[in-house]
Amino acid sequence: MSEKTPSGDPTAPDAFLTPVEHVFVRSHLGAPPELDASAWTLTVEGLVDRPLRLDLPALRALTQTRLTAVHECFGNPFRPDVPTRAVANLDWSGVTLSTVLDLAGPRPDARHVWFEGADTGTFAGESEVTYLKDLPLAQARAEVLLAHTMNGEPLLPRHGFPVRAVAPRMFGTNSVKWLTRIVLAADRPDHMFTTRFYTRTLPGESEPGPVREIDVNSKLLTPGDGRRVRAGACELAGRAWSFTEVVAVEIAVDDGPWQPAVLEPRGPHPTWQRFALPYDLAPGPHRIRSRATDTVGRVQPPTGARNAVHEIEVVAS
Ligand SMILES: Nc1nc2c(c(=O)[nH]1)N[C@H]1C(S)=C(S)[C@@H](COP(=O)(O)O)O[C@H]1N2
Ligand SMILES: [Mo]
Repeated sequence: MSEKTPSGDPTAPDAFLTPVEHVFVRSHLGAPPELDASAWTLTVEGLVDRPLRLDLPALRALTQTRLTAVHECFGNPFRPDVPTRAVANLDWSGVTLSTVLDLAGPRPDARHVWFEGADTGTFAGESEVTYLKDLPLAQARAEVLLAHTMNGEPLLPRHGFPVRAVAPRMFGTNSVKWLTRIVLAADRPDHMFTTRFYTRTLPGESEPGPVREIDVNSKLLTPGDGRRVRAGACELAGRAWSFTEVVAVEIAVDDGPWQPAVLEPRGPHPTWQRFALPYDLAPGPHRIRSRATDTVGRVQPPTGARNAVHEIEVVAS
């Protein structure tokens, strides 16, 4: 299903769906592999009763599903505490992983799903590295989409043409582009992008685990950071997102108090949510901050974390 655009103008900086030309690109292994759609296949192998090889017409012949979801890069895995707020909200279509798994028949000892992309290259000084990620079978089966469109158009080469995984509510690193191989396995794979990089120790945990569920976060989009704006009545607005629904966003201007913004509910899809606060900006420079809280009570920390409170500066005149 496709969602309406609650914020109106689809070209606005805080539009509900991010136009494809504004979507960030993160490719660790260099230029996108040039895949020929007519030669592309996806294999499903490992602990399955019926190993599969699907081509694009076979994938398109399966039941098609649409999903709108926030898409966020975790950031540089070497600098995991630095906020980048590379984020988009996108409409995807494709086939659910569960549809494909039903055809392949995972065996009872299958616990993990490995997703491999067609790209190879150099990373962290090592050559011939491949891109591999994994998810627990139950979670992958419930949520992952094998997508061939972004915002209704075929995927661009840089976003994973012809087919990529989309792991909603997880950091972008899990959404493997140029997907060509799915493996069902009893264990997690030991790989540069599964156990060496993209791990972190969450509060309350004693050991590092894979970077998966997205953090609670927000981004002020209107006015844009560094802008000169007209003094007087304006709207401070942006988008907030989390693994669960965001239930509150507060905005603070300069040294003023945190004030609750009006927040749109999330709806049935794991999308980002718009927040807005009418405000009367006095002439002069201002520092504006936003802070989101989600249903499980997680709050953006003030500083020192990748999802720290977002802060922008504007000058009103
Ligand atoms: N095959 C492959 N998939 C990949 C990557 C990659 O380098 N190779 N980068 C990952 C990372 S870190 C992110 S944030 C998202 C970015 O998706 P996008 O470039 O379509 O925005 O793709 C993920 N999937
Ligand atoms: Mo990323």
